[in-house]
Amino acid sequence: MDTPTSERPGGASRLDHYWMPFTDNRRFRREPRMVASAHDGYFVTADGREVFDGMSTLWCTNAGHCRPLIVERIAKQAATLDFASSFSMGHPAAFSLAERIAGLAPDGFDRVFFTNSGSEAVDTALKIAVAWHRLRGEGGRCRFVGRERGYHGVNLAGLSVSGLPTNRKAFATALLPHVDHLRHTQQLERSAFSRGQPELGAELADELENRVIARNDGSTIAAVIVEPVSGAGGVLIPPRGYLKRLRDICTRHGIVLIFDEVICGFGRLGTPFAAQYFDVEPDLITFAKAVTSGAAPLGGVLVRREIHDTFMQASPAGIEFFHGYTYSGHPLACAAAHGALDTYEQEDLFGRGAALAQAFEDGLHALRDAPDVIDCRNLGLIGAIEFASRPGAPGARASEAAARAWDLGVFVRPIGDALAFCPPLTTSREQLDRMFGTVREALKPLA
Ligand code: PXG
Repeated sequence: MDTPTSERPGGASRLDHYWMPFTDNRRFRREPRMVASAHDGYFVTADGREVFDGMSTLWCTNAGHCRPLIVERIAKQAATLDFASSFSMGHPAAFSLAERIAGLAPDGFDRVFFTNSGSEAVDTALKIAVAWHRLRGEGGRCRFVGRERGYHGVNLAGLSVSGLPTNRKAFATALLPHVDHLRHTQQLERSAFSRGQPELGAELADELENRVIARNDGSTIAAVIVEPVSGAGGVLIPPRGYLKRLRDICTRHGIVLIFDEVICGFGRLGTPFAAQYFDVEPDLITFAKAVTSGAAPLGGVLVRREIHDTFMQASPAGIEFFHGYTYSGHPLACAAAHGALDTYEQEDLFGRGAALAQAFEDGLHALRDAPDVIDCRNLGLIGAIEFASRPGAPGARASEAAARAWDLGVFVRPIGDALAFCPPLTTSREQLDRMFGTVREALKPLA
């Protein structure tokens, strides 16, 4: 097997050329972690070990890896029509996929704009909101509202509404003006070890009206964007009633509400979208990741019919929305998504995920007596445990635990002092028990 090593005879380093994203590159070159292949719920490392993918890789592979229907669809599409752009021409897989995704979405969300990633989906949604207001004669709506600890990708608009200081810091001078952030919803002192949604905290949503709108006037705000369950910020579960309150406030002030469902979409909570799980309807829904079960890059925005119709009716003749990506609706990505949706459907994976949620909750909360654990939180098949920070070394406990879990055969993701879990919807009870058992083992040597 062609296993790259950090050093080659002659001194040339084969790991030097690839500048890896969101990675400690210098450390990786010293201690490379190479994955050679994957199947179902497992990675196979370059040295032949199977590692259970307890994070669906990066919140993506809801159907597991290398699933046959997805592989077949991609191969067939590649041999039939590898690429056709969606700029003033089309190909059937994009139209049929849009129809299928609309069929899974809440009623009324029946228009789909495709992108290649979640970051692009977020920027697209923000642009749809601004352009829509302008078409309706409300071009003064220039503000966006995000939330602390929110993650909405890395492009400049999405980053501006994101609330992760480490991601923003280096680019603070280049971010959009006119952006406000709501407080995040984690309240460890009131809600630690909540099973499912915390009972307390719906009133945190009122800050949108009492502070942000009071200060700027609702008529200046184009959109509010939140993750229904925030993922990369450490898995924060919304308090009961919180999202509904946000919805009501946005409605009162004519503000577009965007649910960023890049992680929640496609079954993570047991329903196709979180909007259905929480029974709260936003105006736009962004998706990516699990739409293809991670097998090809694809994202998009689900748009309410009325919003889309305004573009068709109120725009002058010609292109209605000056926006799109060369690879929007790429045939191979659409084929991968069809294969993923076939797999979800044929194996009833959203239902299986929902059925596994209680065992996931029980397994996760059983870790509460492990050393230094100060919270366990979960919803559907997403969850996290959080450690007290080691004095002087925030984040160290989670990253050490994750490294040890990897060595013991389970991939989970450290996020600050939290350890995140997001297993594939195909996970069996036995695999779930093994995942938590291995993590328990990994927590033992923590200082
Ligand atoms: N929105 C949400 C809610 C996301 O989780 C994006 C947008 C951006 O998607 P792309 O496809 O552009 O990466 C994401 C991505 C982490 C981590 O540390 C999470 C993501 C990306 C990278 C790291 O958990 N989520």
